[in-house]
Amino acid sequence: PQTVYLADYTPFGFIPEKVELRFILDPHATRVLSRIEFRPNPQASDRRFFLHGEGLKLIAASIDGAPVTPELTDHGLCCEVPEGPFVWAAEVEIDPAANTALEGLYMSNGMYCTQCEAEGFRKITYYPDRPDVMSVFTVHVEGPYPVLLSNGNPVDSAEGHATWHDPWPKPSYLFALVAGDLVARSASFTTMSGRHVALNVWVRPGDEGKCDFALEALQASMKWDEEVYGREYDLEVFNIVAVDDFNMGAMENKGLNIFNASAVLASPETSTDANYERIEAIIAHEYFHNWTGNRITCRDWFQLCLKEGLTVFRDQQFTGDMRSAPVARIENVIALRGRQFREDNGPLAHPPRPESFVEINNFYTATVYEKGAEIIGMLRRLVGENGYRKALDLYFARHDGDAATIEDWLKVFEDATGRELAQFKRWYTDAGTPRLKVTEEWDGDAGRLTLHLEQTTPPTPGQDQKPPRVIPVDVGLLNPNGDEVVPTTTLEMTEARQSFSFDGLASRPVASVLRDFSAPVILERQSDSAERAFLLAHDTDPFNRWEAGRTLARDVLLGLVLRDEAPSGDFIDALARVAGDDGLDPAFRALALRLPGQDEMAQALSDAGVTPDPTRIWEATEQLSDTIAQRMRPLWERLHTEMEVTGPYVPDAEGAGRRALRNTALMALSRCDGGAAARAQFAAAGNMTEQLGALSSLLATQTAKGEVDAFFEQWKHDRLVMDKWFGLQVMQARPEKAAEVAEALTAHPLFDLRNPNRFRSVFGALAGNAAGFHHPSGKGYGLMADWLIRLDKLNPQTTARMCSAFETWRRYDADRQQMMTDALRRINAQPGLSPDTTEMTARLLP
Ligand code: DPP
Ligand code: ZN
Repeated sequence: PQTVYLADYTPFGFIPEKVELRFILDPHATRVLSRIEFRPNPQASDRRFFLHGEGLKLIAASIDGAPVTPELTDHGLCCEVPEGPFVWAAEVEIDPAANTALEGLYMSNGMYCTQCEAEGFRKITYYPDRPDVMSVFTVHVEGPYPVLLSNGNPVDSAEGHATWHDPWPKPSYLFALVAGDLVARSASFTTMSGRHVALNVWVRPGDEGKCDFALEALQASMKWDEEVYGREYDLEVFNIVAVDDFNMGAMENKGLNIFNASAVLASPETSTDANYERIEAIIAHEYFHNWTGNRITCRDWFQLCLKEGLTVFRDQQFTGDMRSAPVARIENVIALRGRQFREDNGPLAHPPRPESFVEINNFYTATVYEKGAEIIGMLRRLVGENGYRKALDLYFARHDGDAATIEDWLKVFEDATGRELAQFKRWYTDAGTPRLKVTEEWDGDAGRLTLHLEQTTPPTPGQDQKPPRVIPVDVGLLNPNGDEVVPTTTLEMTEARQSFSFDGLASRPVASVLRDFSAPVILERQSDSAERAFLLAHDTDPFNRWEAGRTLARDVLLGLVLRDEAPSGDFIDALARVAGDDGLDPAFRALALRLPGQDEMAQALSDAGVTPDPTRIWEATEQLSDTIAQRMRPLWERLHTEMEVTGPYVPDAEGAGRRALRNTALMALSRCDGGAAARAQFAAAGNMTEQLGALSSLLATQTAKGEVDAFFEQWKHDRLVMDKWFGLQVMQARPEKAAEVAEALTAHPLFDLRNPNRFRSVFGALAGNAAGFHHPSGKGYGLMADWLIRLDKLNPQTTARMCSAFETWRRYDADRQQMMTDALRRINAQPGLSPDTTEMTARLLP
């Protein structure tokens, strides 16, 4: 495998003016004929004509009609070409039915589909498969299938044949083709300039009833992008296709988005509120890519966060507008800390814009996506809402049709706002999560509060020195009676150490620091539990209000783990007050009741210089959950009754919040009543949120009787529900049983190694069951390694990504370190291991 460097970028020597493709579909022998009009690229000096191609059988090639015999390698071909413009034509044969990697053209349950990002197009035909090479595509699809789709607008179609034309120049990674026996649910959208767009969601027959929510989410996204960003859709049709076998969530191919079925199909009976929220966000995300990703794409894959960070930021804004902004923010921060902070703290840490890679698929990470979005949030905070809007308008005006870079992106902000961003750029080029230490100084005579801030970022692989970054720190001050004396102000930290004062204060206020999580940093601040309880009760910033409760809970758990210290009555009281406050959004209350995750606790211990013991963390979490459950039982009973939503299921934020709080209450109640309430809820459940909530409570408290089997019998025909059934059993298994449960499920007739969703349902859940995965027997590690080795032979991309289960090995004791690195070495030593997994295991190992 070869390492690619950002510094080595050079443009391709030729420009494809027009691309014409003809597909003659056959499961094992699809023919792809290409005809490409090239001309020399005046911006380029290298005139070597190299086309990427992998796993292709070349049937014929010609230049200007004359047959040629190119020089073939494993990665592509080279050919002598004329000095001026010329026409390249080639015919290749590929085998979609044998493609289990799910990259390029493959088959899923009898249908053909494609995944070309990042470098899958080279598995379809010979082409300069790089994002800065853009062209206009016409595609003819032939085959005995009722539905034949590609990008752009339909030009003509007859039985067994269809032609599509995409007028917008695009890179090959946005190419898509779908064929098969599909049915559509359709709707339409009228754009701001009055153009009609046909919207279709294509699914397998039988799934038609699960498309409406996706269609509504698509319409809402189209409208929102017009209103908030002034972006209009630019084709006559927008197609979405649901596919069962898919490595990622979804893909933004121009005019033909291809989705993992789990990110489109929804019905109240089969989908939870969380599923609905995720579907809405992913539909929006892929739609928003039409401008941030497609119309303006990336010059090279090092710039991936240019499109992903911005598009995640946009979908998060959208979710905040559609649902509750504070709740969405809290959920995003939980996810960021759980995945990105963890990544940034381990051997896989990398800058949002990396400088080198072996396999770009390994960089579709939380750092590129979620931290990439946080960086944009900081930029917006620094330049203000108007500055942000001006900069974005300039970005779209200046770069439409371009393959752009992070430098281009920052330049529009500099030009639109007059702000200098050289130091800010470090967020893109430097890895690692800054630690922000805050201390307070109160001068009563002067009525002045001074905040002393200090930032440090620990070294990450390949980056020892971390110069200070620009950190926007949002601060507000509260009076002891809870009134806000100083509303939220953004302090701009640019140095390693800096102090900021607030004057004219009558009495010592309570500072609320890093409001709305204004920067992706770890806040280190000494404060006592009385102050935290005060902020939990009074902070006017909802994020920090939640954060105060979270920090309290973390301290209580740490006290339990380290000193076997019983939780204080104050903590339980504070929690009870929030949980029982009917003036607060139920969704917020449910979040405030969620204890910090066990992996988060392991990291907190490790940060404090203590080697975490996952078993002990699990015991402490159980103990605290039991205490909270028992001491507040009447409250759980009340909430479980009062939060019930009657009438037809509506997947809106309000109902979802009530159901979330109700399920939280049920989980606690199940710790007291032997599962009686959960069994009743399971039996009476009118939707999947209630049914799964009940099953989850029963499994977690080991009070399930026949419900696991009953659920299976009820839903065994539904793949997506079965994924939940597989996952939940592993997630809720006791630590000593988790590996055993997972292993037994791999022997289940419905376990399918070829289906990424099913594989993840078992092994993603095993990795997420911290005490189970890290059980001292080492069975979790061994089982994970065995199955990653098997999966690598079929699907390198998903295998490589799931190696991150091992990324925290440095945190643990010598025995666990040994077992985890042994597992990684065993994977790494497999003959014929994919470059993807080779790179990941090598980066993970010392
Ligand atoms: N570009 C895709 C997405 O993030 C990756 N599958 O939407
Ligand atoms: Zn994306």
